[in-house]
Amino acid sequence: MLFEKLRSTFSSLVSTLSTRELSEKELESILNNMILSLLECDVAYEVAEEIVRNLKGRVLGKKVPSSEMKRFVQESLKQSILEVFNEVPKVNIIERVEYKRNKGEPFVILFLGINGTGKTTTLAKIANLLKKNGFSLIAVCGDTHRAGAIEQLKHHASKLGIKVIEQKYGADPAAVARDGITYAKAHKIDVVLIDSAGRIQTDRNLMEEILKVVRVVNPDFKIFVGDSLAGNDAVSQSKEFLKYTNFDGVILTKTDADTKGGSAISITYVTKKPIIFIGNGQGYDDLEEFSPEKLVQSLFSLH
Ligand SMILES: Nc1nc2c(ncn2[C@@H]2O[C@H](COP(=O)(O)OP(=O)(O)O)[C@@H](O)[C@H]2O)c(=O)[nH]1
Ligand SMILES: [Mg+2]
Repeated sequence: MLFEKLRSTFSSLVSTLSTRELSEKELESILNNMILSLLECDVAYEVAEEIVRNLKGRVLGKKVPSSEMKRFVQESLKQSILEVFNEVPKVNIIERVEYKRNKGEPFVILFLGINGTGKTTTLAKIANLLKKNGFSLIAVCGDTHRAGAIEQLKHHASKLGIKVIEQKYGADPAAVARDGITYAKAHKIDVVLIDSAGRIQTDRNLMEEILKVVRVVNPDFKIFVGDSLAGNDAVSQSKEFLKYTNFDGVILTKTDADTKGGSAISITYVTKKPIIFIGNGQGYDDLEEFSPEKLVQSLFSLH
């Protein structure tokens, strides 16, 4: 079941904390165990510590009638988690695109991340969404490395009825991206979606390559595409990509298969960038606006 692990961690914590009045020492030990359980759910260490510290501050020394205790602990925990998301500004991508269209300029979105996280699929999902909102678009094949990448993007684009700007394999992605923007300006296209090759965050050459794309085209919005199943590794990826590219937002994919549920909290905490959408399937419509409230709600809903 979705987020089963994190959900059962929270549920057992709420029961333990609400059975009787606890001394500070007892509370301390329960909360320390809580950190371990959170780690198992892909919540990064620094984040788990922060949530637990926040929770402790909320429950310690509070005189709450025992009948109210369970609800109180649950609410405190919810608030501790929501606080992670509240520190981050919300972004409405449709409004941003509209703003740029009103100025007569194309809105340029660059998709980044490591291999196989869902960048190309997510680009297609965003194309689908923007098209439904009445925007004209083109896609740029900035993955000139992986065999089949150009064909894959063209396959999606032809299904969605979108033009693709491409060069040959081995071409400089920054040059292809520049072609895309020139085309969009000449043809009054509203949005340019730039796909990019997957790159391991520790590969300096490839990180320099994406930095070059960023410098050359100066995208309006850079999206880090992270795989929720990658757990804590997605957290280190996001940190490293942020350092290089200072991306603007995150899309977390494959949440339909995520049983742990901690990635969204961790990535938000370490990057302080908003998760704009989550991917929850392989179809073009399997893209959902991310809502912290909804996430927290689902983490505390009954089985
Ligand atoms: N279940 C599921 N699969 C996804 C999702 N997003 C992408 N995928 C799949 O992940 C695989 C890799 O996607 P792709 O877009 O090629 O990744 P890229 O290498 O980052 O461009 C494909 O099989 C996609 O269908 C998602 O939200 N849910
Ligand atoms: Mg790809």
